[in-house]
Amino acid sequence: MTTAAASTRQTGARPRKRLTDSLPDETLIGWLRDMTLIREFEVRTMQAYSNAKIGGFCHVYIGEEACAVGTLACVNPDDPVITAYRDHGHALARGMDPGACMAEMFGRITGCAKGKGGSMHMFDRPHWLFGGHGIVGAQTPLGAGLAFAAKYQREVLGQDQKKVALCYLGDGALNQGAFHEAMNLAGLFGLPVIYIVENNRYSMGTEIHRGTTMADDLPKKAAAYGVEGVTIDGMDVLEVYDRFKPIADACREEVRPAFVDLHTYRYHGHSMSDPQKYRAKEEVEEVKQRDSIDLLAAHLIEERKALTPDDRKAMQQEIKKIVRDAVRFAEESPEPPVEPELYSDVYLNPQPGLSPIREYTRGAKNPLL
Ligand SMILES: Cc1ncc(C[n+]2csc(CCOP(=O)(O)OP(=O)(O)O)c2C)c(N)n1
Ligand SMILES: [Mg+2]
Repeated sequence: MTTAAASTRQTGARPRKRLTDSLPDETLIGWLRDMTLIREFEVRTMQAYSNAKIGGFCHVYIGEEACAVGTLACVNPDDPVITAYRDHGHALARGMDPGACMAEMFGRITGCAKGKGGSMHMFDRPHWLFGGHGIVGAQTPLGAGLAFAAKYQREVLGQDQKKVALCYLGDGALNQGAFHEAMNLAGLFGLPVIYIVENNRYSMGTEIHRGTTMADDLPKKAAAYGVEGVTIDGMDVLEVYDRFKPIADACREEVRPAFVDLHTYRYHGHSMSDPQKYRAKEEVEEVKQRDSIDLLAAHLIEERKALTPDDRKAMQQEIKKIVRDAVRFAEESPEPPVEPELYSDVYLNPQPGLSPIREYTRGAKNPLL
């Protein structure tokens, strides 16, 4: 194992009595189903991309499934969630219909953002998912804003509910100024937001130690803003739940922020075109030995005896069909009609007759340039 790989394995002792011990089998089986769905969905996403059914940038979540599934299991369905561009897993774990997620990538009107957002911009307002953001770190001030809104609605407008916002980001995004400004305000204002770093050790091709001197102790970055931070093994969904649940509950009750460094790994390239010259194949293979889905399946089959190997196979078959249906739904859905979709739900929505986009798309010189 390389130094980088070795340094991310030790993430603190497991509590003797685990919170997950008291959860019913059905809950954990549900997590296995969600994680398997995300993986299968991403496999089919890669296929569709290589068949030119999906355009634009596309980043898959394979290897990181326990992060979204484990943390989202700790909060309420109406707690606000925001993430970066590697967002299909969060969307599915949050409850987005796989067909709407796939159709979004296919650029179809039935997609969650009417096919206008694509892979990096999964939005689902009914499920309190506020994107999907393509600019590295851009979601971090928005995460603070979601928490500010929740706090304001309760303390000033008198609404009952205490909420906690989850803001996911990559390890590379920690080096962005936006993150530090957001953290500063979160600490200063006591905002109920949890910054969850999906630390897969790489930012595109840059290994984490090449981007920061604090790679082995990311929570120290949060400490600089007076925010409590911990590191958790993000390949073990039980561990994610056991350690994240008390943090989520405390941030909600005490109306304060937290920082969580989830050690995870992406099995595939950064995006669809990545020759991966920056890491050894052996490193990838070694991490796969502790695959999060296999770990949970083994727990359910061998320790809990809640599932048989045949049950697992049946679940995989059922999920394959769900994803096949999602692809078919996307393929069979129409593209968004030019009128009115070209101009609706976009920032630049100019007066009729004065539309720079309209002129530009008709071949005239773009007046914005
Ligand atoms: C502000 C900005 N700079 C650069 C990029 C190009 N870029 C896209 S992803 C990425 C790496 C981010 O890595 P990380 O935050 O670790 O997330 P991961 O892809 O590993 O999930 C970069 C540099 C961008 N999208 N936005
Ligand atoms: Mg990363």
